[in-house]
Amino acid sequence: MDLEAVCKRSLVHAKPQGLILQYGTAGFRTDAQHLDHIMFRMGLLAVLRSKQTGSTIGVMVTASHNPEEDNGVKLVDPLGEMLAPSWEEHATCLASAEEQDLPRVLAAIVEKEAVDLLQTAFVVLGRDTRVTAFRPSSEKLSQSVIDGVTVLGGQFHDYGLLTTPQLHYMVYCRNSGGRYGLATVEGYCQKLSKAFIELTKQVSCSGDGTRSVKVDCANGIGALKLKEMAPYFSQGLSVQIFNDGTGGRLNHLCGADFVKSQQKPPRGMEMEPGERCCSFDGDADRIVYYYCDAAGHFHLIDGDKIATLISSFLKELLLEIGESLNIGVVQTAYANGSSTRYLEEVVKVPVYCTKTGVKHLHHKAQEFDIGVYFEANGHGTALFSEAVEVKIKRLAQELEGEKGKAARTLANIIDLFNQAAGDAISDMLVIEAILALKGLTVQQWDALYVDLPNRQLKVKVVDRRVISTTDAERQAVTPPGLQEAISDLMKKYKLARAFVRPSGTEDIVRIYAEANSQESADSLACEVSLAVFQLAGGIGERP
Ligand code: 16G
Ligand code: MG
Repeated sequence: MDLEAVCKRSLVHAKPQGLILQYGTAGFRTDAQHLDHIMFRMGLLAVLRSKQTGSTIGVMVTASHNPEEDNGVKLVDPLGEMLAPSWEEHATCLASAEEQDLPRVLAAIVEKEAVDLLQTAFVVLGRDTRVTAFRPSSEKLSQSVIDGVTVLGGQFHDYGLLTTPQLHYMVYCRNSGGRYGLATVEGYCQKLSKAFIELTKQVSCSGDGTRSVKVDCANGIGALKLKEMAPYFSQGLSVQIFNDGTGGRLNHLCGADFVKSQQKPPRGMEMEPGERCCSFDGDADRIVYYYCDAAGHFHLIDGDKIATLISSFLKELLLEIGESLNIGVVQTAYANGSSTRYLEEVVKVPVYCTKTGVKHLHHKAQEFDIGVYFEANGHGTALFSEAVEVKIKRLAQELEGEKGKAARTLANIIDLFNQAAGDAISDMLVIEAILALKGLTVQQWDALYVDLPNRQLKVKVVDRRVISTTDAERQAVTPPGLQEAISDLMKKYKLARAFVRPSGTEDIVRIYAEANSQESADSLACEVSLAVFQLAGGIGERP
């Protein structure tokens, strides 16, 4: 490790004195103009992680659903997963080190993680479409990552524009020795489209024979990549893209995060009653569906209902094949109470709750033969153990009749999921295939259960770290008295549930409440906010 060369190069990407940023739930994310040194240093860190694991590591430049002027970066581990927690800490240390401390911090990581510096390193990069007039864009920031990679002697491949889940997919493919697929955009498009066409080819369609869906791409990378892929599956599905980035700003009044949090359609979407519509977020790793009814009312179908559709379909297939595999559904505290009840009582699958953040759900889902995980905000996928995948693919060839058909359907569904990360394009194709196979309209899907009315609020406090939680964020441990106050307030309402947690991405405390009526959910959320304000040092306007 030529530390002298690293220090010299680092001066070109100098860290603003005193700037401390933390590797959060989804990497580093902030105003793009503060990120140049972070990018360079994440290039360095990716090389060390690659040397330590002897595998390809990914670096994605994106700030997902954040405003256009922000940017961000996250590292992708060998199996296409989020970076291991101990390395998140190294990322924070490295990003916070003043220039003169850089050699010491790098040497400490090498020693602590027993990095073999003689190993070769390989890093792959992807980036979203962020371009801003006077600030470093994703492209420029990617160059800074490459600078970090090469100064430590690492090799790299820059995929250029990719959705976040596509980059996760590439990393997984490269480290699976070809088992998972070809690590190219072409390979990705072909694998998913082939599975989708196989799944839908027996379904008789109305009209011109193809189904169609309207997609709001948040003016982001999803539009580009969906356009690129659409010809591959056009015989089974036609997509009409809105907010494709040619006329509006990234994530502005559109995208999955906007639609989910505002519970209204995105700007620019033309909705006819009963038509299926969906929204991706800015880097296409989240998806939510929606439609409007004949009276013009908007209906949101979020991650919980997507998980329900997917897990009940998988359960039915297993029954038909005659296999009793261990299937589990993973949610967070934000999952609507009705969805949890429906999954447990009607679908009869065990449901588990983890802390917010993809990595927690993903790891829990890996414990099952088949693990389906979704956050209510629309990030999720299904994971199949290697043994299950091999078994189902064998059964698909061996079995005949209805059992054989079900096994082949499941084998294609396995191929259609991006098992490295929640993927809006892949999830959309899975949903479209299931709806087609089951002959369900969007209204029928929505009618599986009725969401409990709910409300989310946020409160600003002096230091959000005074709030700590347990039981997958469902109970507050500190400050003293807060949980008692929340429990007392819940007793006032029917079917009530409420919790609070410090946000991992903003300097605020989040409040969630649900109850049997919107009025009750609203008052409960308001009263809990007030308790947080009073007991946790609220600042600004009283709720
Ligand atoms: C990040 C997480 C997402 C989580 C959200 C919570 C990843 C890739 N993304 O976007 O899973 O739901 O943060 O944000 O892990 P919050 O902590 O501000 O509520
Ligand atoms: Mg995202």
